[in-house]
Amino acid sequence: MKRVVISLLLAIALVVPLANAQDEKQKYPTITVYFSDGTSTNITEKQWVEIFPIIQGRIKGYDWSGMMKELLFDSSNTGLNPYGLDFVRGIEKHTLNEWDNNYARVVIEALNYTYDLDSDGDGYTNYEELNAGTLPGDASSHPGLTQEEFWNKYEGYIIIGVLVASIFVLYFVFNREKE
Ligand SMILES: [Ca+2]
Repeated sequence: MKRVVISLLLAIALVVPLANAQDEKQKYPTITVYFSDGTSTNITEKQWVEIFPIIQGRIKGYDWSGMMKELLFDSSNTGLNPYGLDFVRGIEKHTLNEWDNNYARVVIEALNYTYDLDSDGDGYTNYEELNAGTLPGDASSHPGLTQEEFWNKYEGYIIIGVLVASIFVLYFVFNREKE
């Protein structure tokens, strides 16, 4: 029995690094963008690496370098997360010609397009999240608690607090009537 467990552990220890090594092969997924004029292009890993510094150059509040994967892509690293989708939508408002002539400008305009949106619907604009260092494509990551979450989290304490306060008030009111 012991031998079986050890063999299993050894097998896992060998397979896990292999699986990770395969993930490392492709750092960023290739994304096809469809421009407004009906043309399209692929953004490959090599191009993503060139795009990231342009994005970072426009964000003053937080250093995203090294976190671009989490910023734009889904957890399986095969597609875009909600923020990445909006960013690519911003790119798609342009044409292949504009992309080929000056992709940096297209990237900046796509980034500007995402600012006022709330891609993950957590109540914070992408602009706020980009500068606060929380993930604009993940609703569970945001600067503070939304009002709804605040209420869900503290509802019990608030009700108990109001009850305790009411008991105190009643206690003093009754005591005063006795005197
Ligand atoms: Ca958000």
